[in-house]
Amino acid sequence: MYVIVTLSKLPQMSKVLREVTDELRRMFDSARSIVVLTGAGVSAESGVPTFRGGGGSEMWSWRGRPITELSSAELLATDPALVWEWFDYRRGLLKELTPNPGHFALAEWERRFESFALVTQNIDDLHRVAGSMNLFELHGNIWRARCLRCASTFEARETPLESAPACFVCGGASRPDVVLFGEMLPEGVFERAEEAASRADIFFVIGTSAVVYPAASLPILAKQTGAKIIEVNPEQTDISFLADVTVLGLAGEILPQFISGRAH
Ligand code: BV8
Ligand code: ZN
Repeated sequence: MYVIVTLSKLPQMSKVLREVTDELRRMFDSARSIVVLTGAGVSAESGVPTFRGGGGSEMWSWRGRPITELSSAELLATDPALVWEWFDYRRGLLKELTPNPGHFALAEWERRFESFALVTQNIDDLHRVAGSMNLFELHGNIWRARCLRCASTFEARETPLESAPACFVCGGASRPDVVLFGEMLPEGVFERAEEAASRADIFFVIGTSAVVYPAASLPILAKQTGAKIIEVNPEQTDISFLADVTVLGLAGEILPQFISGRAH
């Protein structure tokens, strides 16, 4: 039995760089529409722990339980107080942390392109603090709560929490306004992110192991609709085979290199 593999079916060999070359900067400068997907890696230099180490192994565990159990719809159904404790523990880690040069570079990119969208899997709010405006939070935001009775969402920044924040509208019990494993993404956010990805000239994949779906399907869609895929990560990931260019490095060091005094 012969397997016929036509050249076009072979994954395009991605160019692996260690810094932003003039050629790559020219590609960046000539783009009209840029979409960026970020993951936990873009916040690593701010001190936010990532979820998975090399090869996707689970890094996070708390009280001996893995994140996929702690951040799950099942645990919310059986022990909502523990889910709040788990998220409030992370809020405690996050509250002093600030954006790093990678976050600020992305906010600057947005100011320089006629069409720019930042799609993040992160719930740490650091992109917004750094000034990013056209931001799609696929997995919610750790500083927001959502009422279990009337579904109102509201800011809840106090940490440590004595108890779950009460809804400011109806006084009902609340949950973190975060997408847990096994839950649908917020209505419309993913569809708008897909729409932006399908129009991108360049789709950046920055600081994500690309193992969580449906977020990880966005670069695949972007590639299918003609975007150049540029990955920025200190290591190869599940999506590297798709990348036209992989820049092996830290977001805080690589992203500022793209800005070369490009006219506003
Ligand atoms: C859904 C909020 C539909 C909570 C998160 C089996 C196969 C495939 C899929 C599934 C499956 N079983 C279940 C699923 C679906 C599941 C999923 O994808 N699971 C994975 C684990 C296999 N997805 C879902 O459940 C989603 N919903 O599918 O709904 C549905 C629903 C109901 C019924 C039918 C269908 C919901 C997913 C959202 C879950 N919530 N976060 C919380 O934070 O606790 S996901 C969580 O993982 C975070 O948001 C995180 O962002 C995300 C992805 O991780 P990464 O961001 O990539 O982080 P990671 O640590 O993995 O990687 C960091 C990378 O950075 C590394 O590559 C590292 O090298 C790099 N790095 C490190 N330092 C730097 C750096 N890069 C640059 N610079 C640096 N300095
Ligand atoms: Zn309410």
